[in-house]
Amino acid sequence: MNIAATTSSPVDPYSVGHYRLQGHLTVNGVFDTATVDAVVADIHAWGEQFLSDLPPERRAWYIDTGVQARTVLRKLDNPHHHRPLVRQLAHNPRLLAWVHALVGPGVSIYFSQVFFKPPEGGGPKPAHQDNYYFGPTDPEGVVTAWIALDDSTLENGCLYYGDGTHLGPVYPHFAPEGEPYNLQIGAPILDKQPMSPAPVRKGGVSFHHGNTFHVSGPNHSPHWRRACALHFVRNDVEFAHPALPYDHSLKYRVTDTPQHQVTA
Ligand SMILES: O=C(O)CCC(=O)C(=O)O
Repeated sequence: MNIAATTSSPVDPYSVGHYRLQGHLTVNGVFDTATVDAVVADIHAWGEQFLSDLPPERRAWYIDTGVQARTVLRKLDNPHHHRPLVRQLAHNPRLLAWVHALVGPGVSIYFSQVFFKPPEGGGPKPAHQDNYYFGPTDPEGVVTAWIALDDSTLENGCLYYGDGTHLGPVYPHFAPEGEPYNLQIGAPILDKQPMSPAPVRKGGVSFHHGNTFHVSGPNHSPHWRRACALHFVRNDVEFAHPALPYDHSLKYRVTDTPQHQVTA
């Protein structure tokens, strides 16, 4: 059971303790509906443009092949860089209070993603650990804020987490034939790990530690399951050994490190 699912701002020690033990935390009521609706309209406008400019060799990575009836995007990268409205989400004081409580004050976004998971077939995301993708200098300094842009439910493909997996190592991942970007944890490790669902209400945020196993199933419902994942790092953290070619110049400083914490 997701015991912290009804938590709302402001930060409380019980919820931070839940994150330390389980490696994830669900906080509902961070963003209001009007803010989320504006972001949804904006990312769809961006998505239409992106799709019309998408060269054939990049289609396999961005198009959701689970949806047969129409051509629809699976994801978009780095909305924090391309869309001012998403940057505004990152500066929300309620969101930042949680991010600071989880990784410390002074944070940047290193990478971000929109996940569309469209109705009637939006595809699954295989189980993985963000820190395998990112290869950070400090695994404890990475937290993903997964912002629900719709109610995210068991039916439409909410995230599932491996409770406590952030306390273990980052495991080797493999990529299926022809999908070099689709890195995932292999069955021998995954089969031993139960995964707990983490439904979130629209405007809520599901936080996860960079080492936490997570996965999402397909969307067979008639409803969208859109989300915007902001991958926060403490300012001193770099992606030193990334598994994919991230553009390090897009690291965006959201809050400054307090002077007393800066070390030479
Ligand atoms: O939204 C999903 O299905 C996957 C999300 C994810 O992998 C992430 O936020 O790191």
